[in-house]
Amino acid sequence: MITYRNLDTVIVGAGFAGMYCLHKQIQEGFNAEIFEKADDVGGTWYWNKYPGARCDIESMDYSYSFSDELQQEWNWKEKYGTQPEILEYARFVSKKFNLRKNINFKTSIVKARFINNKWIVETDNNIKIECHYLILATGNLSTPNTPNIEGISNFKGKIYHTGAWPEKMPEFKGRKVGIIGTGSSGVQSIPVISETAKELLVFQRTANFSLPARHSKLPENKREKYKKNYKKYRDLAQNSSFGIAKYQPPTKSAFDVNEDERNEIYESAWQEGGQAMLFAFTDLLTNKEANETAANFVRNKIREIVKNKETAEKLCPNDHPIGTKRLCLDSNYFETYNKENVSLIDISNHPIQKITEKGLISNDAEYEFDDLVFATGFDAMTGAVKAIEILNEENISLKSVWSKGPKTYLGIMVSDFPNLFMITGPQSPGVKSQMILSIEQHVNFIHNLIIHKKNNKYLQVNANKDKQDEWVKHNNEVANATLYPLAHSWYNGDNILGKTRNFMPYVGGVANYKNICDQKIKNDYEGFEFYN
Ligand code: FAD
Ligand code: N01
Repeated sequence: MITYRNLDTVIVGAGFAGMYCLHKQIQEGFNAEIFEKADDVGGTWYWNKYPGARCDIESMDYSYSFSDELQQEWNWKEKYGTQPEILEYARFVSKKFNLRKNINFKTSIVKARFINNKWIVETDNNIKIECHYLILATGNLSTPNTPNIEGISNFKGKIYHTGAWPEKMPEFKGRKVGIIGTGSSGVQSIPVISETAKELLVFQRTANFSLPARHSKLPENKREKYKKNYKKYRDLAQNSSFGIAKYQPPTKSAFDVNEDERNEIYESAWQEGGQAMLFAFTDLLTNKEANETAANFVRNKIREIVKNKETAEKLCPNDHPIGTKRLCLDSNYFETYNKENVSLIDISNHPIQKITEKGLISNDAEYEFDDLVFATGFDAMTGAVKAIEILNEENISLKSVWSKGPKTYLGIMVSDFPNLFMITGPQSPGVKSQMILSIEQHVNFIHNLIIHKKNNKYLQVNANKDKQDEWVKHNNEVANATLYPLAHSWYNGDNILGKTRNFMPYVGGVANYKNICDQKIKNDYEGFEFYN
């Protein structure tokens, strides 16, 4: 039996984007609800419960800024929040702002159709909701990708994916574990799994750059000092390229200093930990030679850390400029390969042929293990949106419109899909920033559009097609002026078989992007069309 509901706004997803969006909607008096497939809030931090999962942006930055009361009340314990700590924070927020009563857990949105100025939204448990606004807070990294390797169903042991980790932590003690993938999830989980597993086999297709996080507890005095100056730090963050106060735009080229000075700067960034190295010089992400100076510095560090020379060389990335894939931050990642119970298996020239009952075949050899972990990432940026059948008034699906890659206006709307909004969609800087900052900026922008529409009694807001094309073109031009497109990465869909190559994030920087958005509003909502 179908249940029919009427709402002003349906929000899909109860991660940080969905929760803040719901809060804004409720404050404004809209009848809004979230529909979330999980049984709790948190999004990323609900699903990624793998060993070692934590933020790689410092907790004082990776948090909401919209409520000073919240940021004064919450006390981060760790420099980089752990997954449990961030999930606890998300739950705290949901309770503090009384959001849970407006969240439908264990409910997936499967279909939405725009008819007569309304979205008719369908869930997987027979609810049909008629609403004015449909807001996709479905996440950029929320659709785990398990490669379709032959024989996977034959494996007799347990299979895990870092992006859909079970609630109860598996026991790896005394077991032989195989792990596929050395992106951020692999880099974080490998050292921790190696602490208990009897043996750990790491299957590496591509070596990855990783910098030390230099994680520690967050001293109370540091936290309190930050809290006292929160406004200053949040403003600095908004005016930066990456959305983090301490990473302000560099002023010198890598070649404005001599080799010794340059290496000293890299050394101090390496000792400091975090992403500082990438912000050392202006041209690291635009000039190959400049980039190579940083890449080489990191390769030499890997060679210093990893005792076995052959293993060290295999761990040295050579196929992409440093920083053009999401840079990993680690705690003892390279050191882990000095452990007796850890082996690196280079599969760069030998794709995994098949999974067997007892392990997998690559390099024409069978590797046996008890449990298999996929740290193989996500169908990023478009996966969760395309999983919903979204049809416009002409019955054209968003999936078909995006078949050769996503096209959006500012990463917020798609032309011909009125009253449909995305939070940190493709062609916005979300994934290239401290994401909570980008989420807040998008939610505020969308809110502004909705209020403008409501106040003027318009029935629809839509993105102008020409303005959308201009924005997509601009996005590509900005990316093509950098080294980013040189890497095979999820930024351009390379990690998903059959996905058309498109560079998806906006890499013009958070501050530039915000200025562009603010200017659109000042220019009478340039690029947005309102209809009665
Ligand atoms: P999500 O948190 O992904 O939430 C989306 C929600 O939508 C999910 O709960 C999902 O279940 C739900 N959903 C999707 N489709 C449907 C549907 N059809 N029906 C119902 N529900 C649906 N960013 C940083 O800035 N710094 C970091 O250090 C950082 N670390 C990360 C670590 C990991 C392991 C991962 C995977 C990502 C990390 N990110 C980080 C990015 C992170 O995704 C964002 O910071 C942020 O949490 C995204 O919030 P969100 O609400 O947009 O999306
Ligand atoms: O995924 P990834 P991830 N056979 O796509 C390999 C965020 N995040 O989950 O490079 C063999 O980066 C693949 O190999 P290759 C962050 O934004 C943040 O690790 O394609 N290997 C790669 O090594 C991040 O960027 C944190 O050759 C296969 C790995 O799997 C994003 O999420 C922590 C394969 C996938 O790497 C995604 O990170 C975690 C196959 N068939 C995640 N298919 C923080 O620290 C894939 N691979 C904040």
